[in-house]
Amino acid sequence: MTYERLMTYLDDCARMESPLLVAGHPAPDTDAAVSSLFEAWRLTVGGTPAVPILQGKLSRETAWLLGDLAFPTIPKASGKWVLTDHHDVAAYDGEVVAIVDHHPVADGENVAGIDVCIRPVGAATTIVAERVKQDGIKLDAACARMLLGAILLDTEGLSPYKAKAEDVAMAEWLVSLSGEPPMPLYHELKEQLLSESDPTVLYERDFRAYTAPDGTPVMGFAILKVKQGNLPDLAAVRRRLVQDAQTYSVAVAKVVLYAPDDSREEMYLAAGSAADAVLTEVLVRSGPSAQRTAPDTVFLPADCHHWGRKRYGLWLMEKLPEKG
Ligand SMILES: [Mn+2]
Repeated sequence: MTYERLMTYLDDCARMESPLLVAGHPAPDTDAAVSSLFEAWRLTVGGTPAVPILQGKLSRETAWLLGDLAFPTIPKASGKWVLTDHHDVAAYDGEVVAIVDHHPVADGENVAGIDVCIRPVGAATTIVAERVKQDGIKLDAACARMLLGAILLDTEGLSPYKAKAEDVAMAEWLVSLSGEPPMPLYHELKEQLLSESDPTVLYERDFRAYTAPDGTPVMGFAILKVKQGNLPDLAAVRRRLVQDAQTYSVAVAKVVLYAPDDSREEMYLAAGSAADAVLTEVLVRSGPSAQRTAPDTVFLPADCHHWGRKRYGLWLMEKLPEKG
């Protein structure tokens, strides 16, 4: 796989006859975009025509990583799907035939009859890159760098909290092929990511919907990562929360403010009937220096406990009411 061949492949996509459609999730982060791109290409190289489908806009850092590459525009995206970095099977018209993901299957999700590869690694791209390696496909430096960048972003620079042994091993292999020292690449990607200031882009970039087992919406939870001093327009964020609270019992936005030394402050904003329950949970979990700075806002200075969304999901989903 070379960068030039990738360009040619992407040009050819529009002319393929009934290819498999390989899609990352609708708020495409780098892992979603790169995993779908390389899985589609890998399938095609292996004799199964497939095209990558980008749902949504390329994020700033992903666009930076991919350079001149453009995802193909496929006019009517229906047919057989392969899902990477998510497995929201019910959201697709047509048949989902395969899943490559690192998010666990939740109770009540039905993936029967689908070729499922879900493993608890730090990035879906790690699984795709392993498949490329197993297929004996050679990667040039530019392609290895794209895969490496996606793994670095999804594991927060191979952080021990996010990266598994498989991610670390794959990153080492990709570093050897790309000649790219991983930490400078990660910091440049992070710099690109934190430079975004559009509140809508920030809100939608890392949004997760939590539902009851029967699919009833319970909580919408966005994480907005920015540089300290680069606070997004909070009025716009609040408007969006109020809008989402029409769908969910509570809509939550966590704004993470990164300092140059990588320490961080956080703000939790919430709207909806269960907003108070969420903000109280955040106050209790974060330690004594957490403060309620407005009726809808909790501020966490750098010395607080900063729990991830996954933990809050586990804690909150047991107590929050469904949207009724
Ligand atoms: Mn991912």
